[in-house]
Formats: sequence, C-alpha cells, structure tokens
Amino acid sequence: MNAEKLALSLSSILLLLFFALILYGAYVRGIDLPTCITNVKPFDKDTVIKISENRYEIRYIARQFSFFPMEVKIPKNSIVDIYLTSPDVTHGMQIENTNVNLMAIPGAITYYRVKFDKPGEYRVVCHEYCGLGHQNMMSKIIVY
Ligand SMILES: [Cu+2]
Repeated sequence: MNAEKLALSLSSILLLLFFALILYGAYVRGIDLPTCITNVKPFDKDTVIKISENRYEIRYIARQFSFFPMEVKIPKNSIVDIYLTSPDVTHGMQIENTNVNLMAIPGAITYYRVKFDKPGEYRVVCHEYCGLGHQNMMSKIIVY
C-alpha cells in the first residue's frame, strides 16, 4: 500500500471515529444543543417556577452585570428548564459542572434542560465579554 492510500484510509477511519463520538454524545450521554426561541416576546421578569416535585423552571435575565435571579435553591435530582434572555447586550451563561452553556441574546430566548444530581453550590458565570463589569457577573444555584 502506498503512502497516499494509507493517508486516505487513516483519515476515513478518523472521520468515522468522530462521527461515532458525536452519536455517542447525543444518544448515550444525552448531550443536546441549546434551543433558541425567536418567535415569542422575551419575558421581562425573572422567575423560578416549581412545576412539580423535582421539576423546576427558571427564567433568567442577564443584565449588565448580573444574572437574575441571583440565587436559586432547588432540591437535588431536580430537572430544571432554563430560559434565558437579555434586555441589554449579548451575554454568555455557563453553569459550572454542568453542560449548560447558553448565549443571552437581546430579543430572543435560549433554552436548555439540566438535571442536578449532586448537591452543592453551582456558580453561574458570564462567558461573553459584555462590558466593564463582566468579570463580576455571576450568580449561583444551590442544590440541597
Ligand atoms: Cu459578561
């Protein structure tokens, strides 16, 4: 086998491996892409809604330079629907030790569902530079 055929075979195997990892992430690990909702008017009030035992909905507002609500307490093993919007500029939202990584876009709502298995304090941080107070922009979720 010459070098060209070998390179072609190896790159094909690598592509199949990447594709298999994407399928593994999506179907075995349950990792999904966030949803961006653009056809409804964004909410202008932050809220925490208890839907039932261990089912919550949090409507987050990211505003220079904080997330609202600033602190949320939920019981462990809760499934939480997170909705996020911004009235001013684009922000980013990452919840540490989870898969939550959203953009807060003015005029739109982004959505992701997360389950909190372990108790602890989860910091919510902004990961998109949004102005002079960006580095102080955080809030927290306490799972008990
Ligand atoms: Cu920021």
